[in-house]
Order: sequence, then structure tokens, then C-alpha cells
Amino acid sequence: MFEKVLIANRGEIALRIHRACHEMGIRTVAVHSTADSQAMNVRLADETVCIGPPPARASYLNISAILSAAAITGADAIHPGLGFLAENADFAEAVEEHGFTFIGPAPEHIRLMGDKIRAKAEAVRLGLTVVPGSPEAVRDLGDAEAAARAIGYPVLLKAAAGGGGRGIRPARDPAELAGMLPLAQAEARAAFGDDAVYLERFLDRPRHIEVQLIGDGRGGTIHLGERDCSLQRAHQKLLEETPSPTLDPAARARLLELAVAALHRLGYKSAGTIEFLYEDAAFYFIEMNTRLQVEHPISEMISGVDIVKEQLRIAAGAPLGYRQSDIALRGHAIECRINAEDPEDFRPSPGRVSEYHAPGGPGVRVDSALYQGYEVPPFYDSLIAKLVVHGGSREECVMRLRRALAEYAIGGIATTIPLHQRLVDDPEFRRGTYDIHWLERFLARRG
Ligand code: MV4
Repeated sequence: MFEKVLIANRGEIALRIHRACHEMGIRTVAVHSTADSQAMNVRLADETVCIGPPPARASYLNISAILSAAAITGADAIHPGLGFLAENADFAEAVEEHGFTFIGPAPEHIRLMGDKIRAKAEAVRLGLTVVPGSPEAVRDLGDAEAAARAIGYPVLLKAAAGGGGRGIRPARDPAELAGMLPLAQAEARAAFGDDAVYLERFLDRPRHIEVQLIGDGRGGTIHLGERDCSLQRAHQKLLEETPSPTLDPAARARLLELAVAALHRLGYKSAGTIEFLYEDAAFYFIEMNTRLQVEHPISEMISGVDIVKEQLRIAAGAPLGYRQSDIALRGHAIECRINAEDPEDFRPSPGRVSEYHAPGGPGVRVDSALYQGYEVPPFYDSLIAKLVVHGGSREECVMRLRRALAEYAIGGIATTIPLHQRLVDDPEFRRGTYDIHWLERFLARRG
């Protein structure tokens, strides 16, 4: 096993990885920007290296600074966390070329799944159904119109190098398509340095359901159930739950079996997630995420598997510590993402945390790097805490979540806790009947 791991990330996820390392007797190196020198993950790390000024370009995305920090501290391996460099295949390669272990999948798999057109072709090869669409990038309007006619309107234009909702645009008819195509291509070029866009049939009211998977690259493959991530606003997830309240046991079994078989055939190593849209009892592959995800704790809560420890073990060359038959998925888990934002208009609310009291008690887990007196910097993502709750049933889980939200006290900054309180009291949320558009309507009701 590794003796020292460098954690190339910040905030709650850096702390999460630090915790797994320390429970395994692994020392940690925190790299941080000048804005994060007082962060909890930095305070708890065994060694720290300041890698640059606040802008991520100059610090958390600064590959040479991170590799230098690994060299001077004598780290064995680098965990990229999520966001930043986690799905950068060039970074994964550079880490290995410099003699460190990359704690994550093979660079070829990161690269393959980063190209959303190649990823869909691969998904078909792996036995998954994809949303009907153009099999390749559409180069010009002639291409796009022919593809849209074959697929049927409405269609979505998506950036091949995009993902997670960035760079998608709808077109309801040929006129809209003609207007959208150049915009989508220009946007894709500006955002990703690649103007390749492809077309998909625009599904009307799907749910977003993803499967948590782990492979060891040597034949061991498990799933930890699915997660329903349909409650999103502007492609930011607010609340995730497992199991999905919409799936019956037969549909769930079919989904999980398909996803595990696909990962197995891919020969994938490390934790990964396959995302599906679910509509009219069909699952359509849309993307695969080759990283640890923000919402991984709910899968840990129902399975008892520590996903980060498995990533560490597998990267060190060990086989998976579990067979599927060792894992029982128990009860229900929900995660609320708590952001330093105004709960009405979502404006960021950085600043000093004047008061901090986290909830506890049975079935409650808080992943957060906050503490009283901490200054939330204005430079990064506004996620400051994940409240994760487990119960024997969805009903118990929701009641536990209500009482945990009521216990949570964060002073000095605005947070989205009041929004979550409103959400968990909503009758439709209670019934679990929402699709991906439901949250926007919920927010408009009182917004
Ligand atoms: C779609 C779709 C409808 N049809 N693709 C947005 C995030 C990205 N991962 C995929 N997204 C979507 N792709 C087809 N063919 C609708 C969305 C979508 C969405 C997906 C999941 C959760 C929230 C969403 C909100 C708007 C659109």
C-alpha cells in the first residue's frame, strides 16, 4: 500500500480523501492555493504545499506545480478528487510518466469517455442502448438536417467534448436547427477548444439515473446500486437519492446487470459512473464519468463500501475487496448539496462562517470542510457541505433528513439549507414522482 498520497483538490472532497487515507495508515500531502491556506483539509494534512494564487488555472489546474509538490514531498501516488484535473487524461499520463501512481482509471478510458461521440459508440459495443442520434459529429447544416430528419424532432445539439449539461441546445424544427448549429459550434469551440457537435433525439420527461460501479481491471466488477439525480437546476444537482423512487425491482435489476456487464467488458479499473436517461421504461446511456462523484456517499451509505478506499487499494494493485454477493444494498439514502448561495436567487455568498454546528445522531453523515471562523473564499465552486442521511425506508430517510436540516446551524453566510427544507416538505417530492424538469417548476412556484 502507498505510504504517502498527494490530494490534488480542495474543500470537502479533499477532506473526504484525506479521511480514507488516514484510516488506511497513509500519510497525506495537501496542495492548496493561497486562498485555501486555512482550509480544514490543509490543517489536517501531514504535509502541505502551496501551489499558486487563487485562480484554479494557476493552482489546482497547474500540472507542473502539482507534480513538483509530489516530487519534493516524496509522495507515491496522486488522487485527483473530482472536477479540476480528475478527467484530464494528459494529467493522468503525466502523473505516471513522472513515476507516481494515478489513483483513477487508465488514461485511455478517461480519453475515450471524454469524447461523448466515441463514448456512445463504445456503449453500443458494450451492450447498452443509447439515445437515437447522429453516429458522428455533424459538420455542416446539410449533415445536421439529414441527421435530424432520421432521428425526428425535437433534437438536442451536444458538444462532443462537453458533458454534464455544458454546451447543449435544443432545436424543434429545421429553422431552429439552422439558427442553433453555428451557435452550438462556436460555443463548443470557445468552451472546449473543439467545435465538434452531435445530435440526439430530445427526450421529453426523462429521469436522470446513474449507476455506481467499481472495477479492478483484472476481472473484478461490482455495482453499488443506482442514484436518482433528477433534481437539478442549471445542470447543478441539488439532491440525490438511492434507490431511485421510480424503479420497480425488475427494472432496477435489468439496469444494474447491464451496467456491470458493460464495465466488465470495458476492463475498467477504479470507480466510475454510467449515466442514463430513463423514460417510458427504457434506459438510454448518455455519458460515463471516469471519476469519483460528489454524490458517492449515498452509495456508500446503502452498501457499506468505502469507495475511496477501494480506489486506493485498486490503484496500489490489489483486487477488489468485494464480490457482488458480499454486498447487500440496505435502506434508503439521500444527499443534500449545501451551497454558500442565496436560497432564492442562487447568488454566491462567500464570507466568514460566524457560527457552525453540524447535525449528528443515527444515520447522519456530514462531509464538509467548514468550521467556525472559516472564510469561504469567492474563487471556487460554492458547495460547502453535503448532508447525507440513511434510513431503513425512504419515509424514515426523509423524516431523518428533515430533523437533520433543522439541527444544521451555519451563520454569517447564506446557504441553501432553507431551500432543502422546503423541498423535503413538498408533497410531490414525498411521492418521489419528479422528472428532470420538476425542480425548475418547484423553484418558480415561489421564486
Ligand atoms: C438530454 C436530455 C434530453 N434528451 N439528452 C443534461 C445534462 C447532461 N448530462 C445531459 N442532459 C440532458 N440530456 C437527450 N437526448 C435532457 C438533459 C437534461 C437534463 C438531464 C439530467 C438532469 C437534468 C437535466 C436538465 C435539462 C436537460
